[in-house]
Amino acid sequence: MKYYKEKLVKLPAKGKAMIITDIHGNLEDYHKYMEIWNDFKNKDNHLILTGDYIHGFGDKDKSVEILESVKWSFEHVPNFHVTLGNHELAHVANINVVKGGHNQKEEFEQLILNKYDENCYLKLQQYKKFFKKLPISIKTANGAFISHSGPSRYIKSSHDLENILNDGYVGNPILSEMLWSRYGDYNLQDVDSFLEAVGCKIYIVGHTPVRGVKKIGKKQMIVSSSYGYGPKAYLELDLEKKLETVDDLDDMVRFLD
Ligand SMILES: [Mn+2]
Repeated sequence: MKYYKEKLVKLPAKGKAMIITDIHGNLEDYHKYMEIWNDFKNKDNHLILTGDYIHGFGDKDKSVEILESVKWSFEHVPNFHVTLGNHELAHVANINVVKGGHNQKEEFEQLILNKYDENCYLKLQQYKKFFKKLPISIKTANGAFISHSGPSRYIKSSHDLENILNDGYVGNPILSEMLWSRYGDYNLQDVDSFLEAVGCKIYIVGHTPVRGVKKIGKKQMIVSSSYGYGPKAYLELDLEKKLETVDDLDDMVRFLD
């Protein structure tokens, strides 16, 4: 079984990486992405799921089914990478996440209870253990940095990212900023400083719902693969192409039918 000790994963300059963000319990979209991945995968190609695949709304919330599949693939499928999102962190750090009057942490626990009955406690423990295995971020040899959100203004080097869990999951301001910060919490200068500190050129995130993709200055791109406004986008990142600005990603953006 694969077990990530490292919290910063590094990908070599070979092949491509399919980057998918914020599924939020939408099983239909998840299946579509997995079909694309099944055609796309080979020994050099990667899949990166940047967190927040759980926590949807109402009857359409298939968080548990998606999580079971993500967990299985992470543990068994080569090159299937998953980073931690703030909605997964909520269960590890015992933080309530409330959206539109819904306590999504409690609703997820209810879904587990409905599905697994007396085994629900065991299942929740398994899921928390799985979330704790996940890396926080990924950097590619050609200079792309990928995480759920961020950057954190506290990060001064790659070393800081490798050791981001030294202060644990609870009350860790660096981890919080890497998983919660939106543009406005940080500015363009913070993005530049962060990228210089970690030796990367561009920064790819999800977390904030946008219309497909949105560029933040010249160095950051937000991608909404399912939970967003309008078109659902993902990236087919070329790991061998030279990257300088997010404009270099223009012809790597793909849309879900
Ligand atoms: Mn998020």
